[in-house]
Amino acid sequence: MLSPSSHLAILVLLLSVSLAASASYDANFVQCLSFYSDKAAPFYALIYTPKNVSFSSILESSAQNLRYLVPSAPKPEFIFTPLTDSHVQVAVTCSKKLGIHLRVRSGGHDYEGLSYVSGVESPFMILDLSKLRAIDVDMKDNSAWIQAGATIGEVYYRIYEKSSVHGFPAGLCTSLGVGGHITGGAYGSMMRKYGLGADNVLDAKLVDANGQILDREAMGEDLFWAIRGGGGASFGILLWWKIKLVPVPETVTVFTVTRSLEQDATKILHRWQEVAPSIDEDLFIRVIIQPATVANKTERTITTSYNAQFLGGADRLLQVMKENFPELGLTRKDLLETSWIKSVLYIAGYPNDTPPEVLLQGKSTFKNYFKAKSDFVREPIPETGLEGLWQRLLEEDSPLMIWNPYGGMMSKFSESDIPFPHRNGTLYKIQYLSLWQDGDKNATKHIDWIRKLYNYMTPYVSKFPREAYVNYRDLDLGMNKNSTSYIQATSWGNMYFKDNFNRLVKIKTKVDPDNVFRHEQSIPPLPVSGMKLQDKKNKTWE
Ligand SMILES: Cc1cc2nc3c(=O)[nH]c(=O)nc-3n(C[C@H](O)[C@H](O)[C@H](O)COP(=O)(O)OP(=O)(O)OC[C@H]3O[C@@H](n4cnc5c(N)ncnc54)[C@H](O)[C@@H]3O)c2cc1C
Ligand SMILES: *[C@@H]1O[C@H](CO)[C@@H](O)[C@H](O)[C@H]1NC(C)=O
Ligand SMILES: *[C@@H]1O[C@H](CO)[C@@H](O)[C@H](O)[C@H]1NC(C)=O
Ligand SMILES: *[C@@H]1O[C@H](CO)[C@@H](O)[C@H](O)[C@H]1NC(C)=O
Ligand SMILES: *[C@@H]1O[C@H](CO)[C@@H](O)[C@H](O)[C@H]1NC(C)=O
Ligand SMILES: *[C@@H]1O[C@H](CO)[C@@H](O)[C@H](O)[C@H]1NC(C)=O
Ligand SMILES: CC(=O)N[C@H]1CO[C@H](CO)[C@@H](O)[C@@H]1O
Repeated sequence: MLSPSSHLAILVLLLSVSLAASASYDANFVQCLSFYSDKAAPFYALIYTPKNVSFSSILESSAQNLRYLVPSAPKPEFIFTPLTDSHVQVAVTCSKKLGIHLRVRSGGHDYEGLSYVSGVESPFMILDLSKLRAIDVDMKDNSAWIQAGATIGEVYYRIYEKSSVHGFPAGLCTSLGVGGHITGGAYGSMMRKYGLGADNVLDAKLVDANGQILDREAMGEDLFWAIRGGGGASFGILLWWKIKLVPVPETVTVFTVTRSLEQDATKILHRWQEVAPSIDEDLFIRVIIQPATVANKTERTITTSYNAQFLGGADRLLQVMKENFPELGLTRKDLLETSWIKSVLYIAGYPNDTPPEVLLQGKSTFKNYFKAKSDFVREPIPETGLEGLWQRLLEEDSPLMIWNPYGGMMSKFSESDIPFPHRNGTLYKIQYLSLWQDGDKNATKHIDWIRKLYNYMTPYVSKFPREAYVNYRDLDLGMNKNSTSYIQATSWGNMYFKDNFNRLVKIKTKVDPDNVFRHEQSIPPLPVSGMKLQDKKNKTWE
């Protein structure tokens, strides 16, 4: 790269000329990129404006929530798809120079579309990292360097390619981008044994607000702490993670058994609340709950599906279940012994016998219009509470809940080891979803339904603060039109991060005082520049 300062004057001149000629943002951006970059890269080939025939397919490629692709959702001036780390550096520099707001996208799974829609600022551009997806596994060191645009499924595949007895404990859904996923925690079926993805990070490379690349040593332990769970796009642009591989056995066992209300589902689930968080750490039993019609019934009932991964063989699993959770009535024919990589595919919902190579497609199987929320539960919910919940689920078209057990290794980290604070004392996490397919026509109805459900759950879930998972981004949290954005931020900040929020704000103030990296729920710097966001806060598009 050329030294930015030595050419500043020329650039200013250059830009003022082109701006005076009212060139478009993308043209100015390309000019700026070429200016700051050491070689005359063909930047035009990496830029998609709405006029380009490929614009929509690139915009939609990894976007998960169709709610944020409707025609009324704001669209970027252009999408830039860098090919190298230094392209990312110049993109940060040039977005600042041109005053165009930058959104960064890795896997596009943000629940509120924050990586591809800006509801608060325009114009904006998308920096799409999908072409930066290298993975370098080092078996001698039991580690891997993984690039932000890679999916977690590709990471699992590249580890499996080198070893059948290593894995990595992160998300269940294999199309998640490691750039956005690990910045918010990253839980999966091995969390009770090894903790989160973010608990297993050794080093990182990040582009900071000045366009510099920092590794762990250069960024220091405060910033390195903040990026492992403090949420995406607040502190910089993550380029690479260095992750620690974990051992997995040759034989892993999986099962899914479903119980409906007619099969004692309420009692069994009531029991699960105490068993699942304290059972053997090798065993992860999540519960997927939804209304469904079952054999010989016309009206819908509630089904609870126990979907599990056990790091060991069937015999030991049956023994563990017999001793701890006989109520589920698990039998040997419910079990499938397999390899770790195949258990990953199983939990992700691929049909049996899907070859692991499917992970290299890095494609997602889950695209919907949806709204979601999360809660953490610290005391078992009584059966009467569960029954009220069933009534509400039966009123909605296509609701879904996923209950995820904690305990084990999750309790052994302190609440402040990384910004992710939901540790000892948490029995499980609830994710609530409402899904729909008919566009934005009835969106309000579904969103109202989930908000009411969330109110109903208040007495049963964590309090002071009511906790929420930052990777299940929820823009409802802390929405009080009356208060300043900093106070609003305190509200969602405490829910996502508890006492760690204050430390995140201090680090943000130090590393990005001008709030270059920002979105609707980014960590605000203190205090004056934090207010800048507030002025723009109520410029919503819905
Ligand atoms: C179908 C589905 C299944 C999921 N399953 C799980 C699961 O099993 N476990 C779990 O923990 N979570 C899960 N999640 C949540 C997921 O972890 C978050 O949505 C995560 O933020 C996705 O990362 P991404 O890169 O795919 O998303 P993106 O939308 O690209 O990014 C998410 C956020 O991070 C920012 N960001 C993106 N890339 C970078 C970067 N390189 N540097 C800095 N900031 C960046 C974005 O601007 C945005 O704010 C799931 C989500 C979906 C939609
Ligand atoms: C669309 O954008 C791509 C990438 O920048 C470029 O290669 C292509 O020529 C563009 N096509 C049109 C019709 O503008
Ligand atoms: C449904 O009805 C059929 C025929 O009456 C019966 O054989 C079957 O056992 C019933 N299934 C359940 C789940 O009750
Ligand atoms: C978790 O908290 C409980 C109750 O406060 C305590 O008894 C236990 O030792 C804690 N576990 C760990 C691993 O810190
Ligand atoms: C908003 O602020 C005004 C003035 O401080 C106060 O009277 C009102 O009750 C507040 N409303 C809400 C919803 O907090
Ligand atoms: C925010 O909303 C208030 C009240 O609706 C309005 O007066 C104000 O102009 C809005 N600010 C912006 C920046 O849109
Ligand atoms: C189930 C439901 O509420 N459907 C509504 C969806 O929106 C259309 C058009 O607004 C209505 O006609 C349906 O009743």
